[in-house]
Amino acid sequence: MKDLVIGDCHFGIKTNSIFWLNKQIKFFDEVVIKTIKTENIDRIIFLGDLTDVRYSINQYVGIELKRLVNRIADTGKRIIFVAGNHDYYSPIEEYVDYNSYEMLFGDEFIKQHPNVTFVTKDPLLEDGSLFLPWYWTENPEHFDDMLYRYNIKHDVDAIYCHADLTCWPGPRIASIHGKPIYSGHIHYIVDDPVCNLHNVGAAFAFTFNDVNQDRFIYIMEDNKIVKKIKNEISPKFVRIVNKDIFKDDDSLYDNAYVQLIVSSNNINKSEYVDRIKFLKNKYVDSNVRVHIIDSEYEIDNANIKGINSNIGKYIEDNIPKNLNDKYLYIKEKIKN
Ligand SMILES: [Mn+2]
Repeated sequence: MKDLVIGDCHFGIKTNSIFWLNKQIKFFDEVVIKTIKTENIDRIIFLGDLTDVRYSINQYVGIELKRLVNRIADTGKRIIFVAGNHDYYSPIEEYVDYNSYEMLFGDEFIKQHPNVTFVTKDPLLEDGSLFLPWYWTENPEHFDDMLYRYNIKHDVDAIYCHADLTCWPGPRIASIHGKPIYSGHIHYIVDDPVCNLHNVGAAFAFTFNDVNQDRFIYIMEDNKIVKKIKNEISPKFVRIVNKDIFKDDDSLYDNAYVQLIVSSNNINKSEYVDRIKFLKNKYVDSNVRVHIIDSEYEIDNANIKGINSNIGKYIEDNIPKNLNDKYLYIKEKIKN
């Protein structure tokens, strides 16, 4: 069995940005659909979060996404969508059917494309692969029910789901009997070869949380990754720190959002000022932004400690005065 495994896509990201939608569709048309054909793939497995907001899909994004899924379905291959929390999730049982797959595709689509399955409410066991929607991994009772329903040791070769595998407690991992688990949800790649847990990462970089990281889709044979295909179509996020801004490397700036991080004791040096002007002029299409940081920030592997973690304080500092009491009240309530 040869599979193509695709992580989070979040169609509709950036408040339904058409620029991003077009990049995503281009990636699918030029890379994904081409790969399905040239590599003779049997199954295409989506690991959840196909859409960004499950309860409200922009009409244009929805139509384009449906057309795209039609084109993938027209390859005639087996296609399985595992529901992620952005597609389908409700802790309240009555609302469980409200989901983006139902909203976008519905019964008519399923009838037209018997090769496509949306795994939403219940798990699916097929050809030794167990597909678990987010709803089943997130809820311990559902997870235990799943263990009761399926004989993992004998009937399951691999699990495909949408969960943060780094949070799975030891007994839960033991209950899987070392079978490989491939999951979406976490947008960066986390590989635990000892426990055979693999968060494959999103198919796209979305924000500066994904800075300086490549994104991939995966060809698998018999539930093992045999080839990684890099996404070079959608924009990447690049952070370049202090003296590294003097490196000449067009590939860093090409198709990228770029942060030049310069510490306060460098920013007034003439060579830095000249270089920043030069880079902003040379790469006008690259969205080059300069960020000045206090020199005492710890910079480790292009991650700046202290810059991304103070969002709570930022919100608190910017709450309008008349809402401050209400804010503090709710904050206390959440804490307790
Ligand atoms: Mn996601």
